[in-house]
Amino acid sequence: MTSAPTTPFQPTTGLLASLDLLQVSQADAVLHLRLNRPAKRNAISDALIGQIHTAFLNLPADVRAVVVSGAGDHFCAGLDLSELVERDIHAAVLHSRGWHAAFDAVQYGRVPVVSVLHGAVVGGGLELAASCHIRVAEPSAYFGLPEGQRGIFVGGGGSVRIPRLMGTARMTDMMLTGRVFDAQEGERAGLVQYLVNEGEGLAKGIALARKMAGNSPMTAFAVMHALPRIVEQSPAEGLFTESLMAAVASSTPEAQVRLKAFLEGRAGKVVKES
Ligand code: 1HE
Repeated sequence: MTSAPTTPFQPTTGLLASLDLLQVSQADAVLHLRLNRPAKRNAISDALIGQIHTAFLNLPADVRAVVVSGAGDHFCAGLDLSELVERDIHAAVLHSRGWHAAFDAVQYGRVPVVSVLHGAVVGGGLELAASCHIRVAEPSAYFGLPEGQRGIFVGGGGSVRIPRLMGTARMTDMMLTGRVFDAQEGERAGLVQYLVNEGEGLAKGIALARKMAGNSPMTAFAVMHALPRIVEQSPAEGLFTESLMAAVASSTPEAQVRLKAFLEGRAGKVVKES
């Protein structure tokens, strides 16, 4: 099967281009956002968390999926520890809330997000990856929560998101013993959905983003915003919310067009790709 031609990624212009700690490019409906602080292993400084937040609040209107990756040998070394010293308790709680706002903009934004992971995915880097909807890992990726060793605690949403991916017991182990998971262990534990060969992560992430970009925006909304809330509800409430969301989604004009296309033999069948 031949795939549709795609335009090459081009650097974005305007506000997104002014974010100096990110390298942002776009091809068709896919935006690629690369953490671009390789000399500091993409450690997340106050400036970088602010830029991630700004980027996700200002996605171009034609973007329908985002890929997040890291420049250099590592995805992200987590919190910039050089900024942690001498922060008073009030500043510290506001700092953590700032990360929550930024990563909520990733998870609960308008479009789905894939992260492409290699090298260190640690501390706040793992929290960023956990706020994405899909994680692709290369064999070099490894996952750690060195907060336990640094005398601190996760503050970027890790205690909420990471146990929901891998379970509380595994996260407890990582934090108390410093256990590091390699890419295969990360996949087995539920952190990673796709394990690919070294150097193939970005292509896989972009391919997945292109698929997601082709979905109905209402389906993307339902999966991103309704599904995680339904999971937190009681079964009775969850089933009720599901019925409402299902009715909303199936009533959109786009759903009607897609259903008609299938019934008239013009839409793809469900196939297992090799
Ligand atoms: C940093 C950071 C950082 C590197 N903050 N500067 N995160 C950590 O505890 C992870 C700390 N970093 C590491 O364990 C290693 O740097 C890596 C395994 C990620 C990479 O090792 P390597 O040998 O490739 O690089 P490097 O030589 O250790 O670091 C290169 C430079 O990046 C060096 O600076 P330079 O000026 O001496 O060149 C490092 O100091 C700097 N660097 N990581 C600041 N994290 C919202 S709460 C979240 C809480 C957390 O995320 S805690 C986990 C913090």
